[in-house]
Amino acid sequence: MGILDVQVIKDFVKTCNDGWERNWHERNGGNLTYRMKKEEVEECKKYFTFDKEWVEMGVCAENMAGEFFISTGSGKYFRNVILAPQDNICIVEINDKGDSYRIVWGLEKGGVPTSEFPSHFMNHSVRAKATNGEYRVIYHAHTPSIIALTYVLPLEDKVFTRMLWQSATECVVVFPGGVGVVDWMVPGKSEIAMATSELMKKYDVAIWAHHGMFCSGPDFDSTFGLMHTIENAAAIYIRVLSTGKPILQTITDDDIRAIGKGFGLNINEEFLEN
Ligand code: 2HA
Ligand code: ZN
Repeated sequence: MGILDVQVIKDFVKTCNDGWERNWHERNGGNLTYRMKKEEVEECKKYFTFDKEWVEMGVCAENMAGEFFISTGSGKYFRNVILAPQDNICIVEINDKGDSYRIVWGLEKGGVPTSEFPSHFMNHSVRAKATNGEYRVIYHAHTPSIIALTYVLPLEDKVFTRMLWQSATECVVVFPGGVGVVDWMVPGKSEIAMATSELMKKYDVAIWAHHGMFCSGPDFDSTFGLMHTIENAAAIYIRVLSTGKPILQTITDDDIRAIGKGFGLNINEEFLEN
């Protein structure tokens, strides 16, 4: 029994591979982080070493002080995670100020956590605060259909949310709060981290124009499922557009309200019209 047999590590690796198999992770595209539960840290602790340098992140979140995260490695390929997890992912500890990390396990051939770690970290902070600590996963993927639509639709939360809700009946059930959209920005920097985490105060999802998506959730399955649901809905919308035919009928706002009633959802009314 080694650390790779611990359930949370197996679940992390599986999620990376599921994303690879969906074609969302060309080359080193995308990244995944998970905020570990206390008991999971305990299970893994005997494999940790505490001799690496602290690294400043350029962002700070006091409520993340002392937390441990599993993270994909910067420049590492999702394709390779399942083949050699110890070389492509890592576990980091956050210091007691909440502004630096150090690697305690993994990336055995060298490396650092994902280049988007500042974004992930700030999103974890915001989502944990908003959900009383329930949310633990942040997942970034290069989802082709959503990316394609950021070239042809206005980059507005309402436009993207309505397009998705109308493209597949289950969408409003999966994300009744809607989605946010970030204008094109340089990836990997604290500016895009702050802009994304502002949206994450309201939504489980942020779409990055011409780049991809960020999803958050309490566990791997629901976070991956959220990404999958949105990407499939976007693909449906593109297929509808590509028929070249006028849209004769759609899921109306009253239909969406009816789903809300039927499923007892707290639908974001901002995005509905009369
Ligand atoms: O990890 O996806 O946004 C590479 C990226 C950066
Ligand atoms: Zn990316």
